[in-house]
Amino acid sequence: MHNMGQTRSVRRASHLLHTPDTFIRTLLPGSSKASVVVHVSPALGAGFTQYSVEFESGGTLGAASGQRFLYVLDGTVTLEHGAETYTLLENDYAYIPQGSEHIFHAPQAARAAVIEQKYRRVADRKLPELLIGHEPSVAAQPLMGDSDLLVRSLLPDTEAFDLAVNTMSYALGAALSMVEVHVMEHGLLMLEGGGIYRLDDEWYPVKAGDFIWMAPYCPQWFGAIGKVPAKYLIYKDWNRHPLA
Ligand code: UGY
Ligand code: MN
Repeated sequence: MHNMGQTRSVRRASHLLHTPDTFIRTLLPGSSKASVVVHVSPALGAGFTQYSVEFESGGTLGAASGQRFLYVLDGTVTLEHGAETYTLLENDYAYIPQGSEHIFHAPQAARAAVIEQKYRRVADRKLPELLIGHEPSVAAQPLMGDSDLLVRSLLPDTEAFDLAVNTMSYALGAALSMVEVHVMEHGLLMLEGGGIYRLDDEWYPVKAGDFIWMAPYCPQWFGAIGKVPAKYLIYKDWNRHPLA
């Protein structure tokens, strides 16, 4: 059934709203039985890439191009890294440093969000190491003192890491307290609920399953609407000098 050319997806110079009705699946080299929806990449002017991967039973995800962060959305994914095998369940995540050989397998159908970014090293500083985590176990911090808006920082906020990946949970009716305008880019995947996202000079209804890219300095604001709380996974480049 066609939809008469209508969609909520929008592409602007400062942002992209990518809704599931417009997703096109592709394959990545070295992967098998794994369909990928590339939401954003340098092709759009971004400094990172983010994609969703849908594994079939027995699927694998091949090599990364840069450091990699993988968050399990549904099912079970195993990570082989050196001599170790890690089993990742829903809401588990893994950070793999750039150049660190590894492979992801899915014993059954599974879905994951993946972020890759070239690492910007700071001379003489410690390099980041493999990290495995479970999102619900990460301590939640109220954003600017608002206990209705909780942030979980999934990666350590240290100079070794040049990216941040957080979840943000909005209670019913909660909203960002200000319109943000900042140098960092964002890749955002709506995990639960929905609301209104202001991007640049436009206001968009968004819901679970949608992806948003915000370019540097894209004015941004979100207010949760609906009967269930809203939650998103959000990436930003972080901890580096703007000229680095
Ligand atoms: O971390 C952030 O910049 C976050 N508060 N931005 C956002 O939610 N759009
Ligand atoms: Mn922001």
